[in-house]
Amino acid sequence: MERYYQPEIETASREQIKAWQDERLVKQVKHVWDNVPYYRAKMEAAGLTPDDIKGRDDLHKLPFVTKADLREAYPYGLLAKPLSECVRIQSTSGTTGKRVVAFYTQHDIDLWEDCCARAIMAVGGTKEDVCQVSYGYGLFTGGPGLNGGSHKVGCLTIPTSSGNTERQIMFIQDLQATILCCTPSYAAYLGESMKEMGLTPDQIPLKAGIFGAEAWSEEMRRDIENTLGIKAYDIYGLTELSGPGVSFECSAQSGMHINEDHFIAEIIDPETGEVLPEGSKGELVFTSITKEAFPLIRYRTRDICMLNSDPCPCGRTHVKMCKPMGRSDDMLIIRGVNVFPSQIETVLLKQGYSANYQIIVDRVKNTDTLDVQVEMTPEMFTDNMGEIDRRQKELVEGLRSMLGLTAKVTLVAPKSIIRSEGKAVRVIDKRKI
Ligand code: DLL
Repeated sequence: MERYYQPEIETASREQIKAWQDERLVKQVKHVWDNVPYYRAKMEAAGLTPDDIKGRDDLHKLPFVTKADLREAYPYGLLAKPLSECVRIQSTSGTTGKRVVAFYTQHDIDLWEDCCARAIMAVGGTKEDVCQVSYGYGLFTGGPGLNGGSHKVGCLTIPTSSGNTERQIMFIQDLQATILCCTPSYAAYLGESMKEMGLTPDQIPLKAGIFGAEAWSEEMRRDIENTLGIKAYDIYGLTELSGPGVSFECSAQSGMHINEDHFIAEIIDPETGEVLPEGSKGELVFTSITKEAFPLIRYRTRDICMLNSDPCPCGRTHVKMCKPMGRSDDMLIIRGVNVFPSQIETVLLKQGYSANYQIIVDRVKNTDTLDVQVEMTPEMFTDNMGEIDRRQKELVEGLRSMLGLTAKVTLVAPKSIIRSEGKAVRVIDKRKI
């Protein structure tokens, strides 16, 4: 039986959702106009006043907000509530440029935790569950968000944070954790470590995992599900909008329901900014319609995605987004060809490798080079050069047919590529240096 955290909201009619969005958007636009000079100036420059926005059908008139705007406004420029009413900041995990800081009122935190609670119940979580939160705690939103959601559901929460893999496994076993929350790359690493310890899936008490914060392929999902003996669910979000729980997967595991009572999603052409019809592939843009302290209007995520509002067997009515297919800023252009790291991952996993790989892009004598280093699994590890050569050629061929490019593939020994406890760094683009 499907369980919901807020059934009347999660299964509301499409008309009801539209009515909430219309009403909340109008209110939100007035709120930023009145309280954030930055937004007012942007709207004035576009010749708009709040009266021009009567509902979500007018959303397209409003200017976009980009990460560059957030950096320019750092730290307080987009704040829409007095600091005395804010109770928390969180910050993005980005390594380049100024970090983005997002502010929350207590009400904002409450709604964010509701979204995470919806995600936990969607994977079958109840107050009988033990939920181990192995996302980082601190400025990163993963730990605090899922922690709050887990409390709301009433799960016994184990706030391990990331790292200390031995202790993670000890708690999973000793405290009989049933739900694991962490990045998919860390879940894969935990699975690998448990396997090495001789644990079989039926000896691992976990039943479900809530994995997000980075891109992961369907092949990686299957790998994690098999090693840990669980169902692996995707969760999406970004600091600027709250954190995890902007959208989450349900039992259908075929896309993530966007919490549309809090966020309006659009897909745009990243080049022209034009809004694309449902089902088109483009850049995901979000407007937060209930955030008080740090509301974002038409925020460009850079995530490439598609939306789908077909009825879902789980009974939820909120629109679904597919797994992000990459970021417009992660997209590599190699010898003129657009390449997403996720495409490379798909080829590797299809040929039986794990998601332990590194992509190195360089420019030698004015020509781009693409090197892919891939770990052999312990089962395929060999020092037979002929066998290694054959496997490398097979991968080069697989990559050529997926990307239309010739890559140099090097198979490396198991465990030689560094593991990540949070978001994995898989691309090294030396051309930028
Ligand atoms: O990663 C929030 C989060 C924490 C989501 C825990 C899920 C679980 P940021 O650090 O601000 O926030 O990074 C946001 O990460 O724009 C996407 O590019 C990427 N991302 C997040 N979730 C997914 C996902 C958190 N499920 C950026 N699949 C986003 C693919 C994801 N990419």
